Amino acid sequence: MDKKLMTIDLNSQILIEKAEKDGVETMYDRKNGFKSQCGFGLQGTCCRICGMGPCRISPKTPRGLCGADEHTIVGRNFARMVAGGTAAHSDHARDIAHTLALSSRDGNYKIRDEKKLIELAIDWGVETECRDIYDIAHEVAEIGLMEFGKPHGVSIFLKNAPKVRQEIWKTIGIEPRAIDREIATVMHSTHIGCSADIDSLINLSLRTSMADGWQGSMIGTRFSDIMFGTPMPTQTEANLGVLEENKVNIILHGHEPTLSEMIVLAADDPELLALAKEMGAEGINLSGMCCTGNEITMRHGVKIAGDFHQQELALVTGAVEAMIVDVQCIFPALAYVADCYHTKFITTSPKAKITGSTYMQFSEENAYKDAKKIVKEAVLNFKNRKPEKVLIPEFKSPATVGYSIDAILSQLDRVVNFNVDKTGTVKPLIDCLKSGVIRGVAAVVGCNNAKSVTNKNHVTIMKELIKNDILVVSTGCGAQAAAKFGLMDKGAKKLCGKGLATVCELVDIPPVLHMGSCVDISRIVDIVSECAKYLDVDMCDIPAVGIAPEWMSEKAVAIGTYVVASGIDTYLGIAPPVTGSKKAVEILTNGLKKEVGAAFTINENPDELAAIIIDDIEKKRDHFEKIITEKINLSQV
Ligand code: XCC
Ligand code: SF4
Repeated sequence: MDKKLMTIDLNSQILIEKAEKDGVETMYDRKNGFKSQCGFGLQGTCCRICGMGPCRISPKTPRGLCGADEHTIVGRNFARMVAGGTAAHSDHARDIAHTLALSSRDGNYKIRDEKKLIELAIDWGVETECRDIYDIAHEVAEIGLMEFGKPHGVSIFLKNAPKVRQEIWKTIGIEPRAIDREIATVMHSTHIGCSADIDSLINLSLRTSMADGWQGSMIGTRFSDIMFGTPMPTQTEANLGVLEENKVNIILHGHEPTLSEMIVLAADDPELLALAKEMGAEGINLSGMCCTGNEITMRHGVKIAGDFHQQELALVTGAVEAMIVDVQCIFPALAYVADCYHTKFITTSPKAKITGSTYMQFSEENAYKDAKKIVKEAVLNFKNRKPEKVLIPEFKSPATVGYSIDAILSQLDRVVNFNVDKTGTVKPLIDCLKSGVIRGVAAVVGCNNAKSVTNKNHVTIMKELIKNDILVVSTGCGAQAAAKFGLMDKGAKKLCGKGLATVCELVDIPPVLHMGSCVDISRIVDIVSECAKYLDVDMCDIPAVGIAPEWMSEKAVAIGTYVVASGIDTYLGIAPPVTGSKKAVEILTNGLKKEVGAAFTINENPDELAAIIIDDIEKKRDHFEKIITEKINLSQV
């Protein structure tokens, strides 16, 4: 396949061509190299769980050596994907919690959102009267840390869900206990000779995913807001055109804000700015990629260099002095690509060491000092740039980002209720939904996947939804696709249906709202839960859906699963490796509906998927309008 047809991003197309000329291999070459992928792997019917395997299921060999059938094998593989994803998000959250425990008035990590801390402290029964804010923070951090390994009880966050939802979780036994325990239980239950029952394996997957969504991710988002500030709308730009010819270009890639927040500070350090001048640069230009990019653009307006599929291409510009990474979604290939240019590929976490990179360990205890050292390395590298190898593609789009729940609600409230105290309730949002001006809300989230054309599913689906008056919220690399294609620009209201366009105009928002990194999908679950509680209905009654058009990571599998467990229908643009078991497919796409009120829908054609979603939202609306009317009638009796 022509490599340039594998992405719809024009900058990427230009750089794929440049990579070819420079003799640099990228993911797009490797994709062509893999003529076809293993059918057993694609369907989830290959088992490598014990040393007698791999066992592959086919009509001729319907059982593995131990007798496990396709349902058991698919179910175990699925559960392990969920556990992998939950581990990644939650371990990120754990580091944030440790950092909160380190926070101090004169240290590197401070409390920036006292209000949010106090609210959480009160919710968790922590004494707040007449206490130093840092003492409160440390006690809250300690409680958060206990969520990972507490011997008794279930997630501390479950009580925030609507009562009916809590009942469902209790009845089907998916209330997550300690986070680490859920992950360990899945690893144990999927060991050879344990669980061999598809219903039970999916039930276990649901409970573990709940430890991600209703525990780890919530700790990650809340503690990050407390320490680094709750995002508020801010202006930025997106795509590789944000790189600057005359400045030291540093790209931050990965996930945890503990590192990136310090780099943002260090990039402003007068000493380093002076050094940049000395090196002949006009300054330091910081930009972000993947979820780290989302974290720092949400809080500081740092420009977005690009998404998951652009990590190699960013280096192909020849204009990047350093790519600084921490954990998750980092191509090992960056080591080879960096070698072809002057770029320093700097790894910083003992959890993600990569052969061929420059390892400069970052520790929270010495955060600013470490960050300065890392930025200095980048600045010093400016002199090694080879101008003849530089090509910065021109495209970039303006975007307004920073839509935390707090930001969305306060903005809506100001317009609808002329409320200027900036608190806000969900009422205006619900009024928009009730009246039907907005037909529904769709969270379009997740990765890029080489199985589809990069960005195509995201952009096609988002455009279709907003055209049909469905408000889109986004996180992860999906948010970056939206930003790159101008959908997070307020001007994008011209692409909306009449209802949504009016709301965008009145409230002064873009039709696709950036809600953060993938850990921040907890914000989306929170707002659906708040709306349901306000109306005294269940989360599955709200016309809201989740969509992962180009998902690829285990984290995405965990997310999709907890979103469904929360009662929110979820649509996938890439088939997960479960199709080898008819029973698994039936449970995930239908059976769960009876249990949790939501299920998965899979369709790899983005136009078809968009049509299905719009149709389903309209059906959900009928039900929504009916119960709202019933409630109104009841209250009038
Ligand atoms: Fe990774 Fe989070 Fe996926 Fe992007 S969206 S490819 S997981 S960076 Ni989370
Ligand atoms: Fe084969 Fe069973 Fe071992 Fe899996 S657990 S590799 S199916 S023998």
